[in-house]
Amino acid sequence: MALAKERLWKVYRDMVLIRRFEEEVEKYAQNGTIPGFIHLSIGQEAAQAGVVEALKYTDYKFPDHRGHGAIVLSSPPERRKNCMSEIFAKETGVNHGRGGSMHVNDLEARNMGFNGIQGSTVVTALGTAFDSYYRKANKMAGWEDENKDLDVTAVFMGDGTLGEGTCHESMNLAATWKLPLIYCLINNHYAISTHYTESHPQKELKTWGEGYEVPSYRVDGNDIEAVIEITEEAAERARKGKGPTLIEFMTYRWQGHFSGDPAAYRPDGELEKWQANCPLLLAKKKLMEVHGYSKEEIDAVHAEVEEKIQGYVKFSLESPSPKAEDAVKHVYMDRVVEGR
Ligand SMILES: Cc1ncc(C[n+]2csc(CCOP(=O)(O)OP(=O)(O)O)c2C)c(N)n1
Ligand SMILES: [Mg+2]
Repeated sequence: MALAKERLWKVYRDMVLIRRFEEEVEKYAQNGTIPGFIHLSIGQEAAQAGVVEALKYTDYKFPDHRGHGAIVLSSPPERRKNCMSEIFAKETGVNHGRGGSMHVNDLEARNMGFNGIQGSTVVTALGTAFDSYYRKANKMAGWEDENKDLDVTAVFMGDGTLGEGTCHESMNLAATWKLPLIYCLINNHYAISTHYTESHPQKELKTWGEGYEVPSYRVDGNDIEAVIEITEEAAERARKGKGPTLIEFMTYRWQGHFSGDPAAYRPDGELEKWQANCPLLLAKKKLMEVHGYSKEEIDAVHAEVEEKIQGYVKFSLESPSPKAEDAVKHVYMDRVVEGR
């Protein structure tokens, strides 16, 4: 499917934004300003931006450990700087800096966050998917209208994560109950240093969904038009109560597993091959060659994004760290349990 040129333009800008976001995060992780482990999704922008673009603000998103792109784009523009300051572990972060890179959630934007355990959110995502199914089935408050569409849940998972038993449990239930769930399987070829063909017998990982009668597709995850088209189809089926979909997005992570991993396990030339297939380059080529955008117009997008990113970085650097005496504030619920 070809996108309308204005929409392709918009998602190109989204991809440039998350590419530059990640490059700045990497810079400040490398110089020690950002604490903890950082997993970058440079090279995987189309799969992240395309999925978010195909969903509604009110749909549930479960990013994974490599999820900065989906996280930033899920939040509205005015809260994106707070996503970055969260990664900088600052008090102004969306989670007051207590979460950091792997735990950024923004519940208002229905970004449900991650917790560091691979495969865990594949089952917790059943919860939000079940919630709208159950409320509608029982005509609960707000769901009395039988024509109202279900809220969709999209959960991101990697090729390595697919091997977790939780993925089977989740697909089994989602398929049986026809839950509005989309499994966004990001096949970036590696789980840490293990190539996906060394940890799974199938050539195409989408076949895991087929075993549970989940409609399953493999698409070019670097082609943002293909990503949006297939995700919109899956979302439409989910909204109408027709059940889950699994989409295997073929892509590649340009960096090592974490920021600082030299990725010596990759064969020579593999990275360069995928860099030639960069999702930003593909979209830019189409904008210029098919839709007639000029180099000046493309440069203007980059300049506009750069100003935003520098604003997020400045905000993050200037924001205060949480105070030591407040270390457990925002960590536990302020709740008194009866009888204790
Ligand atoms: C249950 C569990 N086992 C192991 C780990 C350590 N770990 C973190 S990321 C990762 C690899 C995940 O690979 P993949 O699912 O392909 O995602 P990618 O890193 O390629 O985005 C592993 C083994 C973990 N976090 N949780
Ligand atoms: Mg992987």
